[in-house]
Amino acid sequence: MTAEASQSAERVALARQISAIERRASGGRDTAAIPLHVAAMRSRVIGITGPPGAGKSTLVDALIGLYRARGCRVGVLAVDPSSPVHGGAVLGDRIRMQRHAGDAGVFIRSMGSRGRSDGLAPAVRDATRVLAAAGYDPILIETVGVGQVELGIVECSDLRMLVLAPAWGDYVQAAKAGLVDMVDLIVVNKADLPGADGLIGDLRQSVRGAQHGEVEIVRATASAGEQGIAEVEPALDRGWTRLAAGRLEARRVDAAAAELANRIIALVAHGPLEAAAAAGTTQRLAAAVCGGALSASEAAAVLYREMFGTDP
Ligand SMILES: Nc1nc2c(ncn2[C@@H]2O[C@H](COP(=O)(O)OP(=O)(O)O)[C@@H](O)[C@H]2O)c(=O)[nH]1
Ligand SMILES: [Mg+2]
Repeated sequence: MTAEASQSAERVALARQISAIERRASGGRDTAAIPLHVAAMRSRVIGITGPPGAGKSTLVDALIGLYRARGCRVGVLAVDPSSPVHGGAVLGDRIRMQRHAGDAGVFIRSMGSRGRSDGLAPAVRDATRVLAAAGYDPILIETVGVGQVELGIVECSDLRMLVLAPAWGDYVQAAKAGLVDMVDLIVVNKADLPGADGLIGDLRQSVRGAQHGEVEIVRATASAGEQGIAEVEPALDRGWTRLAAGRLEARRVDAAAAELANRIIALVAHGPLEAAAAAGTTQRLAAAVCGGALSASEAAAVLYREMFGTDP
């Protein structure tokens, strides 16, 4: 096989593996046992979140260019928790990154919820592991918004970036309500538009109250390509250096612990809890609560014993 042919075979295999991971996450029984290569994570994983339209995909496109110039093979997962896999927003992401579509050193994949959003974060993690095992480093994860599921996905990354743009004042409020504690870097994109300076001023105020006090705020004009992200590049490097010197290992272990808890909750929800509902037990106990025969906590304890054969 030529080098080119083996590379394209590898890409097909990667795409298949990620599809299988998605099917399993959405409850498919056909692929219960996907042999996942188990290895220590050696790739840098960068999470990019923010409101729709802030310019995340455009920024990712510029970042791909930057890391390609450094000789890195870049993996990209464009995740939209609210959309089925081939929905509009995700399609937009692909178009934004079209410049790199033919580059064998870039692997871009969209992931959506296919129904069950609770399986998405674990699926993204597994997809990240698959890309890392194939030698992609860094891996960029773009996700839309700042809801519960999206934050779960942000937690899948090592270095966390929030992208905002002028006129996204509501998200600045969200940022004040704790989001800044979750990210390492805030990129104020569309710096070519009026309002960027005001937004940066607001953000500096909120960041002053952040717990770890290490949130950098930089400006960007992602639509100008690599030249437009001149401030982002060194900030990313600094963020990575800070992380690698201290919190990286602990952060990865914390993320894996959260992942295990989520996987257990999903196993219970789609296993014993579904079985209890199917058997009518949940319904019967719920009626007893409504009728005043049991308190809700007593009913929950009964249900727990039915499910696990032991006291809670
Ligand atoms: N003026 C301006 N427009 C931008 C900039 N970056 C992205 N855009 C535009 O903003 C729109 C949304 O960009 P996109 O990357 O899809 O945003 P996403 O939804 O956050 O991924 C597109 O029309 C981009 O061309 C920028 O720096 N300046
Ligand atoms: Mg996008």
